[in-house]
Amino acid sequence: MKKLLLFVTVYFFFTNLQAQKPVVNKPVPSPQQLAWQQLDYYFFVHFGPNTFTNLEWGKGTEPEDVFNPINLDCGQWCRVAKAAGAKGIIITAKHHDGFCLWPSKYSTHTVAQSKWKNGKGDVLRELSDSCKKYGLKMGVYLSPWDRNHPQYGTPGYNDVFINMMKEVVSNYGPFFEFWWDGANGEGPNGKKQVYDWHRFEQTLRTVAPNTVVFSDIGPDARWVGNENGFAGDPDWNTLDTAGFTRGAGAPSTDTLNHGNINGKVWIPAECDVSIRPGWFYHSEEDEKVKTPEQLFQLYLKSVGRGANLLLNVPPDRNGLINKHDSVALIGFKKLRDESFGNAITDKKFSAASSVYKISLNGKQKVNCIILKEDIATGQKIRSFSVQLQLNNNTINELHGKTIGKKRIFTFPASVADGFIIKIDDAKATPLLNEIAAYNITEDLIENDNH
Ligand code: FUL
Repeated sequence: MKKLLLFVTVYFFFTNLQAQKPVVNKPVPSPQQLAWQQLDYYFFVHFGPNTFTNLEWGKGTEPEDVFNPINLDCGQWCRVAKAAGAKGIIITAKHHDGFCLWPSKYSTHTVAQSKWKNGKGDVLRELSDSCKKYGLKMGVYLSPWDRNHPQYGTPGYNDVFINMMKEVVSNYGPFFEFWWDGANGEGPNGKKQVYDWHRFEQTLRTVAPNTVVFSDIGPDARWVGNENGFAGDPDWNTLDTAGFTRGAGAPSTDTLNHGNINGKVWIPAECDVSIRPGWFYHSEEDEKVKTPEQLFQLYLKSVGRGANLLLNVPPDRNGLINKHDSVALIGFKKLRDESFGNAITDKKFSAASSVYKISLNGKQKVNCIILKEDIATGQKIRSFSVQLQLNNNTINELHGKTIGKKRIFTFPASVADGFIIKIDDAKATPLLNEIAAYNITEDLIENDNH
């Protein structure tokens, strides 16, 4: 009899454990994607001849000597990135004008042909060394569109692009991300290039298997469909790519913005946006740098919707991040620290459930709840509600859509002594790894401009 009782107890103990474990709902992220999604926010650096010619799209005919950043200091970029809480830097190693910020063997339009440091300068070397020194991750943007290269528009250019990718990976990698820009136009000979994307992808998978590859449609990270820095609500990490191509043949910007609810492939969104109106530095835009409050809104609408934020901070003609930008970035960091530095409650969970009840320590003013879904087992939650409680009564009920790796859910403040998170609709019973609540400055809650 005793034995039977023991057996029954052990049986129920284990089946209960089983029931609490979140089921796997495919597709799921690769380990590289999962690690990349935890980075949340990092810098984009647009730098090159355009910085000196005041253009956004260089023609490819600019003399190499226009590039002359006499006080270049990549260490300063890194110190600003660190102070601003960014996790890495992605640099435009080659923009559409074809100018290479490293002395490439496969082009004659590079730093080596410029008079900067008598042709001995190498921006990628300096950035790679500085990122290592400051503990930042490095990524590279390499534009397939090249308005300078004589082979552009011929099959030979695909080899040039492949050789350049290999060159930067082996000399300056490893990279956390590789960025393929979707913009494409005419080359110097008026021809359009037919890109060999299949070989490009195979090359990176071989020489940089741990690097997350970005383009309009992945393979690892997708464009969010706008350059204003906001992800959709809902924001699905899943996308259907069959039948679509990069550039003009990509899915609609609305689809890229929201993802596909039942998408077959895990391709989370990255929100690229500039701190200034342009991607490159123009002194006349110094007064148009986004304010800390505007950057905070962008953060809520990108990271706060489960996407990554790629914030462009373009160095000026001295090769330094300008004071206007660094001041705004430090202000932005301060707002995040003040908002999320002191949680009213912060609870971790390991069991899947459709209802999470949180009690607060007495009555508290709440206007922000951060929810983290266990995306390692797939993105499951379609909609949820928050019921704010006071003396066991629901005093306010709010509704949200997807959660993903992180949802920063803000609302007009209520005084509550607890709240319930109810999963209203999900693909399978989900696990929320973490639930935290905050009282942030009321002016900072998400405005509904987007
Ligand atoms: C676009 C480019 O054409 C812009 O110049 C910029 O680099 C932006 C991030 O991507 O496609």
